[in-house]
Amino acid sequence: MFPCDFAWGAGTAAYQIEGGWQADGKGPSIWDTFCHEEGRVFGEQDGDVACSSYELWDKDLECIQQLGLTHYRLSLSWARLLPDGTTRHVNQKGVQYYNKVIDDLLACSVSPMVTLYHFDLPQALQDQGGWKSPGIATLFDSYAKFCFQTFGDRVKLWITINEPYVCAKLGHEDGIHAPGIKEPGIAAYLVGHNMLRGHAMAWHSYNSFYRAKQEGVVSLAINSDWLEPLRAECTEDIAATERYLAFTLGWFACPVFVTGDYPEIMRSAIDAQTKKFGCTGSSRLPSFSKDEPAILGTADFFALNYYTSRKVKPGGGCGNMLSVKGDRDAEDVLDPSWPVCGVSWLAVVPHGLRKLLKYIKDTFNNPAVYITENGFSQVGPLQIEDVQRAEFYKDTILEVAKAIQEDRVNVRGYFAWSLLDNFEWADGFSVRFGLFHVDFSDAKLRRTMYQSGGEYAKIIKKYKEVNPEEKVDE
Ligand code: GBH
Repeated sequence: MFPCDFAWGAGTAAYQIEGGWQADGKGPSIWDTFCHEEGRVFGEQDGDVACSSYELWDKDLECIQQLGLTHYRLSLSWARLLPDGTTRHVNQKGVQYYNKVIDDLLACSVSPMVTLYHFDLPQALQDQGGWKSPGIATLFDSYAKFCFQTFGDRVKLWITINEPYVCAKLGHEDGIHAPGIKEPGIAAYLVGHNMLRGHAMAWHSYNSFYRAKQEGVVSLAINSDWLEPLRAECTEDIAATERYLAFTLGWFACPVFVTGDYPEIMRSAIDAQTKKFGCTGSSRLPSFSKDEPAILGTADFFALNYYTSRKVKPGGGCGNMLSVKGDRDAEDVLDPSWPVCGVSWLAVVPHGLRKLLKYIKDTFNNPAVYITENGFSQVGPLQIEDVQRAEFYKDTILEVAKAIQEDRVNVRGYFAWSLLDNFEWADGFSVRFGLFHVDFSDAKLRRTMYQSGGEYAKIIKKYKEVNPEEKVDE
């Protein structure tokens, strides 16, 4: 039921695991800055050390092998490679580190999937305006070209930007992620726009200068919940659900996969709100320039991060202020029948993934899909015998199988989030997504496989045996 070359993976991100925040010439990133400010992160924690994967990569590789993964998704720290964010100065120690990671993976027959940007902008670029400034797109493109040039002989699966929605909304509207900016109703649209521009430039660079020789594929990872109207027959709830989808999945997927522009209903909702508030001037949602590389068609596959599901009804704006939530005029609620375990936002709804996959097939022209993140956390007291999480992986992967077999969705791979317990952004180390437990009180940061890790290893082994990859003589 899973194709023989199906990617069985797990993922991590540089800031969440590497530590070594000042090691060997690395420049600071916005997450270094953010965590070192008071009151930003749970328990004043930070990623200065995290899982120390910069030192302990060998241990991570052992974990990867114990799981029997065919693929490993990691992200590169922009500021480790280019300390001031520009190619004027390359940190060779950073290049060496990632070269070793990539070479070691390949030596173990594990294919790397590499994310260029997972939330950690070099602070030097933030100081020049960060993602709000239009110039960031070309700087990102230069960084991307540097990475294609340096690692692309061995890396064939690229993600430019992870979850532009989260960077835009949590980082620049809510201010709960770095850089901690709270400019509701304005900054998120600007940031999302520049991320799309940067992504598109990088895709065109790959397409023009590297694809022929390197033969890889490039996409951006889009996060979305599965959404359903609260009352299935209620037209207001149905319309609110459509708006909600347009303001999350559609915001980034519609320009790239369907029209080259934002969803109609997103722009009209934003402009109607602007008018209602008596504001004039140009739209808060920027427009794509015809003089720049086109956005449409800049993804070779669909990269989906799915965690949970929601029911939707109208509402959610806060009366006297423009905001993304107000523009969206759609509020999410939990279905009481969905168990919430671990972190508060994560209702466990494996069948939501199947529905979302079908929706993506139908809406975005049947693309090849990689599920680039999916997982379920626990909060203390931690259990190594995490029975519920083991069940979760079993149930979820069954839903993926149904999506492939019954709905004919072209799913090419599944990446569990995450290989290790790690620095869970604003939640610090209090929320654990790992397939391996990490003992953060132990100087050696010992990794121990959870039962859920064992379950995932069993699943991978089973499907590899039913459907062994044919060996091709080269
Ligand atoms: C992913 O984002 C990240 O890519 C990954 O780095 C992270 O470790 C993983 O999730 C687990 O969280 O406003 O507090 O109600 C997932 C998408 C979007 C999920 C924002 C949580 C709202 C949290 N996230 N969402 S809150």
